[in-house]
Amino acid sequence: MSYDIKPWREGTLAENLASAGVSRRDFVKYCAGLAAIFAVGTPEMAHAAPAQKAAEELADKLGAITKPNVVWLQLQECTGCMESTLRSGGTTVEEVVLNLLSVNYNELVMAAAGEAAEKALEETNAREHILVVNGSIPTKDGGIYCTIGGKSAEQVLQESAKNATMILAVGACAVYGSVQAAKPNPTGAVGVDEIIKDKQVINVSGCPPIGEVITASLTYILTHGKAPEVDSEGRPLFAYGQRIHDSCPRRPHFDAGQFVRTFDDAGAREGWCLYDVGCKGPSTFSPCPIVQWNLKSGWPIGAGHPCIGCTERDFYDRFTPFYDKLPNIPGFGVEATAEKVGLGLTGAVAAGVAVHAGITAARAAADRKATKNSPMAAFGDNAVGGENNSLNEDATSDKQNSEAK
Ligand code: FSX
Repeated sequence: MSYDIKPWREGTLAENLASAGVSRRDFVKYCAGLAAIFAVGTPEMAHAAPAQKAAEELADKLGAITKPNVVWLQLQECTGCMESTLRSGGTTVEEVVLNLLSVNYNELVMAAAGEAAEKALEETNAREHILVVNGSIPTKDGGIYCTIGGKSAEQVLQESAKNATMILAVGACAVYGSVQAAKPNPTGAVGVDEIIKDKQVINVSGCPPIGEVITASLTYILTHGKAPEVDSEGRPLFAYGQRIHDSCPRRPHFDAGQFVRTFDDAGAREGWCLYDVGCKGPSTFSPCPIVQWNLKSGWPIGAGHPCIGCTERDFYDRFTPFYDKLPNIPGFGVEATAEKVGLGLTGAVAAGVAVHAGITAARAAADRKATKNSPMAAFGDNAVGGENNSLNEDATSDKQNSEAK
């Protein structure tokens, strides 16, 4: 089915979709896919079919939005995150939605260049807007390692953050500095929240993050007008609330002590656990096994490669050599339960190992919640109360909650 996509006219997203020829039924189907991602954060719903009610509710909320202003910066990065975003979903309805929501400023996809592009950025910066950032910020030597239009990346970021109502750091680089920040970090690369301290930064980590997780995070803030519940690393809990190990299809082999020892052995052919050849799944929070990649056609562990832990802080420094087994934690050997291994290695909860060693993954995810936002069935929310529409108040309460853990 082909649609008549035109630039956003007056009115709501639903009205613009209708004039492009997208039926309500197709839009609800698209929203069902998003609702399934939000359900990932609720382990008991992770494998359940998305409820029609949740999809309808999300379609109502998303359909009601009017065109947002979006600035999408690309700083020190490889463009993998934008590739991932543009290739998320891949359905024709999603294409229409992404086209309609086209950003005011993004170097990769905007038609304008040079002074016209800078003007578009200035004009959007002057209004309230959503700011999405890919890439790290170099802080050494006056920031000369990444400049745009004669300004340092830090200056560009500060200017765009000033009137931003929401800030999303997308990709390990924007979240933690990532590979560029790996020792010896020659450019002094840092993540967005090292620069922007007075507003909450929602961290969508991964190198790159799954495209559907990026669009789902944007959808959440568009429909709620505020940040989703986040963990102590600032990552949305609906996507990063559980470890890869919790839903890994190779998990029964881990529990049975069946490990791949070399990539060409009989265990590898049988699809056994990749822990012994370096898999970082037990210490990595990401929905990869559930959402997967490339229209759910595969994912690294599914293809026989160990997880490299790219959603975690300083993954390059902490997890290389990638093919080395995760270090044994005192008291936890290979035979330890998945919860013990994961909890022992995860910075956010490492201090709580003694207390939490026996708890379930679902409980661990709940413990990592930093805020309680308004409930919405499509996002797997229960009635939790605590409506709070202030970005800065949310950020403060996140920080306090994180520090209290
Ligand atoms: Fe970094 Fe993204 Fe890895 Fe690349 O924008 S998270 S290097 S996939 O592109 O920033």
